[in-house]
Amino acid sequence: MRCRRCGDKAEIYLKRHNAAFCSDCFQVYYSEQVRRNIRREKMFGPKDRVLVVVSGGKDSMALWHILLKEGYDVTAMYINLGIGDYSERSQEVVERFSEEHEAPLIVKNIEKEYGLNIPWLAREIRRSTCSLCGTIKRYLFNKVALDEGFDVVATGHNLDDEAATLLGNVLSWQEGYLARQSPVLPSTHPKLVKKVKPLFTLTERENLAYVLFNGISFIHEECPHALGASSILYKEVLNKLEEASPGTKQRFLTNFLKKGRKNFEACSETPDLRECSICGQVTTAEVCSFCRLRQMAEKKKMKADSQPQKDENL
Ligand code: Q46
Ligand code: ZN
Repeated sequence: MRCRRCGDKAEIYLKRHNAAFCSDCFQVYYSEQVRRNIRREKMFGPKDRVLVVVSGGKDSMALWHILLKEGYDVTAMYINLGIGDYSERSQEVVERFSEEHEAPLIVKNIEKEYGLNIPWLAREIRRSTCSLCGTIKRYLFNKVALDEGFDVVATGHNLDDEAATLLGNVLSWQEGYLARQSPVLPSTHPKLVKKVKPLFTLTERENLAYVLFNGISFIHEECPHALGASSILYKEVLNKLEEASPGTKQRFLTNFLKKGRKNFEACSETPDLRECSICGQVTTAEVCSFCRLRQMAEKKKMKADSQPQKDENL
């Protein structure tokens, strides 16, 4: 098979575009997609300071690399969530990339800096690990962006992620979520930073090809808590549909964004936002969910410390 642009030997075939590319021309295609997404969706401009959320996985590493290559003012942020070896190995990956590319990186460790240990907390307060993780990540990305003067937070969500989220929301008719699903989440409060997804039209496979063609290291395994997530099942279903009818995922998402979403606009409630009485971050309650988590963790620790140690000889 020959490359569609230059006629050289092709290294990747994109069924949904019925196009094959050599590695150089694939990168031209990839860069054009990212540039078009940023421009069309008015995500950010050359003067904006962009905080890129990185996990060490292929998607966020691809995003970090392409935004640096495109000359944007980019700083990456990694949160060590204390999820065993997975967190340690992914931190090593992002730190190595930062050193090799002389790219600024902010690292936060939730246990060391905030006394939060997600697996312990999930057991103690009987809440799912992913729900705790989501609360902590959303809070810290916004807080760091705000404190450090960033204009926008960019994440590596890809076409597969966005189509799976859309399918999940459609299956349970989550009208409020459908109204808000977008590659750009504008700021709705002076203390909420705009969030964008520049890779929303690129698939997991295309991001994988991008990192492999560029020799970028990434952590191959998924977070152990992703196993069994419904999003994985939705991705499998969508992959089957894509196999039978190439382009399904993209049509599903882009047609929803163009035509479907407006039907849910009326379902989008504007919550009453205020500032957390403890930390000052934006919340809908008196105390934000992050500060409530910290309070719960403190209480649980104090209780555990005050209980007499069991005599192991009894
Ligand atoms: S939410 Fe859950 Fe992910 Fe957090 S605990 Fe892992 S799988 S990392 S996107
Ligand atoms: Zn707070």
